[in-house]
Amino acid sequence: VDVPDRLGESDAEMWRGAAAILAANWTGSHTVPSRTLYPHQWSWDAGFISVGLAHVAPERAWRDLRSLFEAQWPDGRVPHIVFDPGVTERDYFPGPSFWTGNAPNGGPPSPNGADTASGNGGAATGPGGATANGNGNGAGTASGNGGGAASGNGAGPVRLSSGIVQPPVHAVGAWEVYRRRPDEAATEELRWLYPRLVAQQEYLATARDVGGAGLAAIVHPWESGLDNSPAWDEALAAVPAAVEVLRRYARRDNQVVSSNHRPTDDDYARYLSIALSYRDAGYRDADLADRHPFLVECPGFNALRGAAELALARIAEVVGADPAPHRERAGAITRCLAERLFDPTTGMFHALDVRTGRRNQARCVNGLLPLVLPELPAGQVDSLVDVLDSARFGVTARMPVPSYDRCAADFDPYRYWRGPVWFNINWLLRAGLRTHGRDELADRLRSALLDLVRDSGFYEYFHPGSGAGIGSPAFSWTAALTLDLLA
Ligand code: 9WN
Repeated sequence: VDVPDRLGESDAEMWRGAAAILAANWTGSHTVPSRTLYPHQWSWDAGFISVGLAHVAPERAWRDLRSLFEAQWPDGRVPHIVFDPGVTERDYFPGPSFWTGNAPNGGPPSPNGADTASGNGGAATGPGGATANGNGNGAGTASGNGGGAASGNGAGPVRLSSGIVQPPVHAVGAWEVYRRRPDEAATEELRWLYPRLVAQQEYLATARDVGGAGLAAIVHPWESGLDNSPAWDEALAAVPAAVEVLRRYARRDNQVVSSNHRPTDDDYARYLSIALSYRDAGYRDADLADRHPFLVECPGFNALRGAAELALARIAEVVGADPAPHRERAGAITRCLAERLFDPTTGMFHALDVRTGRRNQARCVNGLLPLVLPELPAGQVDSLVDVLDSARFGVTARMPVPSYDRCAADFDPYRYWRGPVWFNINWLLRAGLRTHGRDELADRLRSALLDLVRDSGFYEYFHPGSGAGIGSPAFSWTAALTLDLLA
């Protein structure tokens, strides 16, 4: 690995450590988030990982993004997981048989582990086998059950996937990779990606505008990337828990890390019932408002849609397309967010439940992410910065921003998105602070992030008091974004 000359010994060591993790998590076609917990390709992870690979292996960054977009559905959606056919069902739950509904009787995969994506699980069998169902919504599969495979714009191999999405951070990633090495090969990659990134945005702007106000609704907490955030508690409480379904499967995550550090079984039973509702309706988005149990407008997800449009404007200039519509769309998303999800009493943004029209009152870190939008009204920027620098979320000498309000009664320093510090979110917040010229706070955040990794390692998340690492110890986006902070 080439280590930048100007790094001191401790930073150089971190650089090498981060690069080694990305190399170890590389499969030959994509990077897994973690060898132990997440053995497939994840959508928004791929975006963050590309930002880091840009510094050490740009050709891998492009390949990673290609692998993901080869699994894009004909309707434009980019699945949140692209399954690796070489990994067995037992290595991650819920795996391909759950998403495609092809396990025997809709139940768990066979105990002998034969149900791999390429095996007898009823999954797509090869190119041409999996086609869209003809009505353009991309929900069809080889066996016509509305499961999660699609043929990726007719190009590339068929990849099995889930049918839900994650925040669209890929245009930002692609732009970062390009601007670090803007050669002819990189321009070619952008030419390939651009129409696909545009289709991804189109899907979110149309099929997912369930509330009709210009914001995309997520149909599952997993789509936010902040799975068990308190932001979803109210909406989730109204969803029936599929206790029986959960019982028939074995959760894998709890066997790898302590169950106190993960979502609860009750959360999982509701996650499954929402996913089944979507799956059994063929992953269609028509009439979601009439039938789907979970529909929420997330401020983080929508802020990242806006950031994606701004990255697309830059990419458009390189590939000879018109950047203006992208800038306009970013402006429109910003205005919708500012009008619909900002709460002046808390001074931050909150998720809105489309089914009830209610804004959730919990102060969660996704409510700070609109800071990444350059056209956010100045008053809202000031207010977000105040919250970010307050006792609730404050970047202390050593600690970056937690995932949830430290002062909340149910703040939980161990449980996943209900308290711990996450690297990707902090990287985005730092970018947002810089966008608005808050360089001093941005620098403090950068130092706190680097100190955390220096002391604790490249963990998936961190205890917001002690800084101890939690979850997977060799986590790709933590490594990737460390490289970017050091560069
Ligand atoms: C479900 C892979 C993903 C991240 C998410 C994180 C976690 C999955 C899980 O891991 O979610 O998608 O099994 O818990 O919450 O943000 O993309 O790293």
